[in-house]
Amino acid sequence: RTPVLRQEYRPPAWWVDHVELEFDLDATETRVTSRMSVRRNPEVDAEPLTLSGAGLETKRVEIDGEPAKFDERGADETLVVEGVPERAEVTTEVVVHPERNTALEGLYKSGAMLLTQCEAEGFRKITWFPDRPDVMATYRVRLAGDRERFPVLLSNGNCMETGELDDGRHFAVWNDPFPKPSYLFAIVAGELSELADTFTTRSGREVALKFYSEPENIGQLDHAMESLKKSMAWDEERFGLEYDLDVFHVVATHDFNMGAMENKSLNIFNARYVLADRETATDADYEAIESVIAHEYFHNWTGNRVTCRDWFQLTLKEGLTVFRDQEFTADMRSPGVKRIQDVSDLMARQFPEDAGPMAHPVRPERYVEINNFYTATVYEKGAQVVRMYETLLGRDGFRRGMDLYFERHDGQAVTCDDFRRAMADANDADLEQFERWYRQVGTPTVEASTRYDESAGELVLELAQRLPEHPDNRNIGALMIPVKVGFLDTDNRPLPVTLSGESEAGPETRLLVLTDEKAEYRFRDLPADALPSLLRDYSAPVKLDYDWSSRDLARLAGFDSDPFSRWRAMRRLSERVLGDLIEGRDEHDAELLIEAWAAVLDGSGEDPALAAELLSLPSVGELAQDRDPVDIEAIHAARVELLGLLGRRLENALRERFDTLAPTGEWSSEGPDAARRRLRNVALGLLASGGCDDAAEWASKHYDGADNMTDRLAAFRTLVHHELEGAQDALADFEQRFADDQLVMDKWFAVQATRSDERAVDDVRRLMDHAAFRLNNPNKVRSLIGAFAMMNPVAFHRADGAGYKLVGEVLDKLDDINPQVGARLATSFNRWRAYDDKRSAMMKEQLQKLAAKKGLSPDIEEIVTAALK
Ligand code: DPP
Ligand code: ZN
Repeated sequence: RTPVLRQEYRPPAWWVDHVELEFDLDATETRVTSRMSVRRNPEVDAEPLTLSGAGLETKRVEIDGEPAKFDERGADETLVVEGVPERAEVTTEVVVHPERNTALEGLYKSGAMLLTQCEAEGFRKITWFPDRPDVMATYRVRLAGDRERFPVLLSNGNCMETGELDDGRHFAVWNDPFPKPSYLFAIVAGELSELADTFTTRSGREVALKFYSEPENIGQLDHAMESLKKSMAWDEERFGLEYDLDVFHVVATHDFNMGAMENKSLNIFNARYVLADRETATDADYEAIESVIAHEYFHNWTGNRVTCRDWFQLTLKEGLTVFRDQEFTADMRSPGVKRIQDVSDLMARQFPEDAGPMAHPVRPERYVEINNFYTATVYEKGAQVVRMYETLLGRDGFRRGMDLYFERHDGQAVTCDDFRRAMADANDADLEQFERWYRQVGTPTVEASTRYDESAGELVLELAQRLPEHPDNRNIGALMIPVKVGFLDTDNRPLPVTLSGESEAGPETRLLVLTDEKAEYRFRDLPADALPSLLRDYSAPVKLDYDWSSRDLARLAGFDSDPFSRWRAMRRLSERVLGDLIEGRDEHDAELLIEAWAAVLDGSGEDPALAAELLSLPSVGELAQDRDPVDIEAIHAARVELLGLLGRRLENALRERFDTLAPTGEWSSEGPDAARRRLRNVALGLLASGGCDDAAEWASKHYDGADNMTDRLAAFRTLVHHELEGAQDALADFEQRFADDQLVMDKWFAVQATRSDERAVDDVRRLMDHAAFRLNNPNKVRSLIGAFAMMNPVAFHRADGAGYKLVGEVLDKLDDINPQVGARLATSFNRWRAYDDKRSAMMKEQLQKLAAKKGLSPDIEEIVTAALK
């Protein structure tokens, strides 16, 4: 298939100013009539009106009420309408089949509800349209359907009219006054319960907030509602951005490809990012809900009011909106812990993507299937790129840039370059070089070294940057890299960082901006043995290469003022020890690590959540990242050995923590209460790893006595993953207790799918036949098969290839059911070349089988082709 290229963007030949849509709703057959007010774009060469559509049964096409000549081209899924005058009303009528739609794009059925998903190119599965984000229209939508089956009828904007029709049918008319791209269109119809509240914006507009779910989940919407109100207030406070309509809807569904969707005033959410109560949701779920609610709400400005000109610009809205939701969570919770989690997530998910066959810039240059580019690179690395503007320009400067961006572009479909220009112009800054961040592929490296210049009495820091080998990196040149640095004295206290030639003592954290391939920075008044703390706050999305001694890492882990830097130092120290164990070296620094962990445990009363982050080891998957060939068994064994050692040597301290951290007072999903639970559950896991005698008893007691899902799930996981006595009982109890709760059953599946044991392959196969499992439900696929393939390397890479075979079979089926979800899963074979010959050949075989499949979806084909190349 030929890819679409960023450089080939052309403005549309036709604009659509307004659309009138009529839906005659029915699960088996829905009729959609569209009346588009079209207008020729005088700025481009004339061409006939060309509309996109996929899987539509066309009944009628008219120009200004008269039957039109049209040409439906099946292969490229377009409808060419001849003879359209400069301005006209073009009408089409089509039939679609929601019930048959298992790909969950366009109009589909979930439970008893009909709903839509249009981003990126789902609108064309509903009606003929120039389905591209730079065509922005106002929409008026009339929904009609059976009153009993579809008592609730929703679309974007405001409800203008409702009424009764014959035969027990009714209708509703919705009007969205804001021009929007088709990907933000949505409808929902079904029997839904409603939770209502209001929010008054700072200019005094009262907004009706309405959350909808299936009736049995209505009691689980409160947290999401609170999160929305917090988000609305925060966006006013931090960015001066107010909500712009009288109503804001959120609908929860169990069948959804993504996390959630920011359709104008009608956000549709995967139920897992809405529904929560103490019994069924963990503290992490609560936090994720708060952050996804915020993310989708923030899109109202960054995405909807100002949207993307084309899909190559996806990071314009996603990177920026992720950055905004990260800042929101940092403000609501702990900034240090949030920063660690975001960077750790980037390293775990985005680094491998950046090093793999699908590596792409945050603004991709080409794609076959745009759905494959909703990636950690576009989202998470994109957010780091946005964060660098703030690091370079300061918080006020960033705000000025945002203000100018909205002043210039409200109501437009724009590009990443427009965003960068707004940032530059508002601050009188030169950000030309910064553009390279949008073109470079892979994770850049910054090499650092220090030396002491005796004669000058200066400490010298040298920084050099390099990009990974990649054809697309050839003409990039040096990036603009903000590097925050600090120094510690021998008592581990911060030192002022003063550049040579400066008269006044500098700050404790200093921002250096590396713009050349190499640079040298000279600092005065620093002792020769000052300990450098580099890339504090992870000030740029790069790999830092600096040769700290293990002892210095332990010092940074214990005492640096920057929480991220503490976490990274601990991570490096544990990676070093694990590396020695993996290679079978007898000499290693485990003692230093044990000491460092002991110190963290000892001081953990102050910030238990930060302590929990520090007391973790990299996963098998992360340890495999930079190895070639990968020896999964050796990595796993080293990890088990080190965890065992830590658990045994720290046993007393861990027991003591488990006891003293027992909750006191009111339950809350956040704050000190949640932080205590976190560390306590880390302690329990380590005690089990240490093989401590009564771990089984403790875990069972913790499981039985839990009054919330965080503790219950942590105890459950400990029992199952360590195969402790009581594990079988817990499996049965959990299953029975939560049999009716789809989301909790996802957890039950995921815990079994991620047990680091070769037999997990057989468990997963058996669980696929479980009554609660459905291959046509994305959450189920992700929690059982996805978790297995992505988060259980030990079982996935089982030596006999049973793991590969299982995933290969599932992919073959998913390709027919839901290619978008299948394509994600297919990336689990991306690193097939990095394994021993036998495994490598078996993985390749699965890829080749898929590649040879007749009618393979473009989604999976793109992934598989890249992997085999
Ligand atoms: N709904 C997805 C998100 O918010 C895609 N826009 O990121
Ligand atoms: Zn988003």
